[in-house]
Amino acid sequence: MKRVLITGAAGAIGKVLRAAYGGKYRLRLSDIAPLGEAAPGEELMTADVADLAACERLMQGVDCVVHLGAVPVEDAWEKILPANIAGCYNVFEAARRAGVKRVIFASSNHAVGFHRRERFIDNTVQPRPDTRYGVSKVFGEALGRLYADKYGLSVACLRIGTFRNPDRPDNARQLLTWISHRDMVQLVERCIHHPDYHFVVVYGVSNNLRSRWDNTNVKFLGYRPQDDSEIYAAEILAQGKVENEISAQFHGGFFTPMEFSGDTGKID
Ligand code: 15L
Repeated sequence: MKRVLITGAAGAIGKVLRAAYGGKYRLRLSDIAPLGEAAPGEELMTADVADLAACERLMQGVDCVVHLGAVPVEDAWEKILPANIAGCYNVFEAARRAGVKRVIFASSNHAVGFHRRERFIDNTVQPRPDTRYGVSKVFGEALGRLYADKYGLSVACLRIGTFRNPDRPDNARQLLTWISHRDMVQLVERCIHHPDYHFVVVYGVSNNLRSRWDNTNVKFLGYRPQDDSEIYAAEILAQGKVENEISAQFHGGFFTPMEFSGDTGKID
């Protein structure tokens, strides 16, 4: 049985993976927040990813890391820098030092948030972050590429859309971006089990009719999402809520108008 380390295991995605993977993997769960009681087969380790030595302790005997631990939304640089930039470096570097073979990095759609929504995008588009948070995800993807090419780690970057609790989309944009709990569980599982990939970027999105993200290039992973937000579309659209004028133009949605003082006409 593989030993899988999940950082940020007390967060929304971490909790769902923890519940789904008990019995499938030896789970080492880590967070700065409380993780509750250890179930059989679980090891709990409190650690701050901003601390390299703590990350090194987490990695001992691990086959695969699922790195979720980060500030999950836009925030002040003083918060993004230690948690998402230094923290991400520490996780990759500690994994390398410990000889861990694979890192699955929770990136985000906000790494490419300023691409125009009318454009269907795949995993070859240029980075186009919409926030400091998005920049941290571009950084993590670049780090993943470095650690794959230079040090031979196998790396998957998941550009996650909208993962929610309760497990359903809540507004018009989420009809495009929603990923259900079971699809997220399947995606991470495929990335853990696939026998051989070097570096891959995949959109973490359900099989939504309205999705604008194209995973054709990563079909080999075997990720076959089961859910489609369309079953919620009539109810959500009937609410008649109008999306913010800037938000509606870009993949990153509501992150794009934050602090915005640019010119949307120049964002091609
Ligand atoms: C993300 O990356 C965030 O972690 C999450 O809070 C959502 O805002 C999501 O993106 C989204 O784009 O809906």
